[in-house]
Amino acid sequence: MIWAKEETLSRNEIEKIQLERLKATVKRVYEKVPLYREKMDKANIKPSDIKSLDDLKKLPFTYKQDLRDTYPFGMFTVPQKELVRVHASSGTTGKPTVVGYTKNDLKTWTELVSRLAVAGGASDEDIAQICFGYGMFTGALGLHYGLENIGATVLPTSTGNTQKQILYMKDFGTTLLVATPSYALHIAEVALSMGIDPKTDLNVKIGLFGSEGMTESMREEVYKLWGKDFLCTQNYGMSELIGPGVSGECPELCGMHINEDHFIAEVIDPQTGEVLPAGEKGELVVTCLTKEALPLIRYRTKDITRLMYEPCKCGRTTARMENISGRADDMLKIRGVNVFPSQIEEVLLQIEEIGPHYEIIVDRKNHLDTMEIKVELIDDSLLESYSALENLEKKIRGNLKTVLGLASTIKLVAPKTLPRFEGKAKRVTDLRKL
Ligand code: DLL
Repeated sequence: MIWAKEETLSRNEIEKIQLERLKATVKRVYEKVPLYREKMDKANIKPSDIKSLDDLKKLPFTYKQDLRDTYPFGMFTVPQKELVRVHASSGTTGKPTVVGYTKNDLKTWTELVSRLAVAGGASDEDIAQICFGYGMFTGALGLHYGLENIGATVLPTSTGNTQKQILYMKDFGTTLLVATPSYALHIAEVALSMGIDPKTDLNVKIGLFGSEGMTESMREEVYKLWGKDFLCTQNYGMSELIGPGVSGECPELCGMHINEDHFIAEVIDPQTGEVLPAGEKGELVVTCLTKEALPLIRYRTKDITRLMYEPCKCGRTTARMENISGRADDMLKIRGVNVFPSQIEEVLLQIEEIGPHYEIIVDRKNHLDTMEIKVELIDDSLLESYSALENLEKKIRGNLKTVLGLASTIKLVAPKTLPRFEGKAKRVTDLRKL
């Protein structure tokens, strides 16, 4: 099912709406936000210069730093009286990034999340358990209202107390799980340890996953634990842009459909800032077209993806973005080689004897970068054979060397000894930066 007719417009129709909304948004930020006026004046561009979608590239980029510099409310286009909600993302360093919503923004947000939920197979028949942390994070409340809006029964269980989560799941007959993919794996693992097999003893048939990447190998791990018919889609979003609701997969699993009547997506070369042709991989840059409180123009997401415009079998005509392959700032430079943690994950998850939990530790010893990867065995029995362990370690090292062109140290650890995550997983520790 398709939630909104705007998901099926022709390219001409979408572009017409985009241009009209872009003009209005640029005028709005120029008039209301001193930082935008300064940036545009410096670039010698006025709102009236935006005559076609092609003119978008004349506009300056917006960075996370701009939000920090104007902390907390300096980039809002409405007075505080008109704000009805504020969220914030904590980030790892510095001040939080603060985002705000008017009443209309909340309506828009709810509609956009309803679209991705329906695209991911949700309906008013579902009992949806939201295992995202409620609070300043946009994930939980975003999915919460979007799912209620389509008539699903929402269980706002939040994160934590995983055994209790499983109890609710079983007793209330949860059919749909909202979580990060890593928490979904952890829930399944805990269920098994309680003697509950998610495949046969629970009724969860749909996973709406997001907030962190899900490689195809990770999706395979999800099928192994939740069953091969589990409908597992991912969706993408970011607090600064709205929260969840920017894009989401349909059951064709061929990229996340972007809500193009609300956002314009561009992919740029992160070094030069040049816009890349459709299909090329680079940094995603997004312009908000309908936000009232915080419409960001050409926001540098740092997420790496490519855009696809070919029609999808599901009937939606919107452009799709490929799985995020990393963040421009997650890229590790190890002995001069560029490495994305997602590449390492793809290699590890191809190896049968190890599970989907790993940790990457990068350090510098005697002026030389080192990379140690801790991986967890699926089965204790391997620990009894030194030669089996040695062969496995050699195999992992060899496969990584072939794909990355880099030597690494592999440390095999016993099952269930690496950390598990309830929110976004943290898999990399770069000791060179500490
Ligand atoms: O994570 C919003 C969200 C919540 C999206 C729930 C989907 C579901 P932030 O906390 O601001 O917002 O983090 C945004 O998370 O720039 C990406 O790096 C990452 N991210 C979000 N969704 C995906 C995804 C929410 N499907 C940052 N794949 C983004 C890969 C994702 N990365």
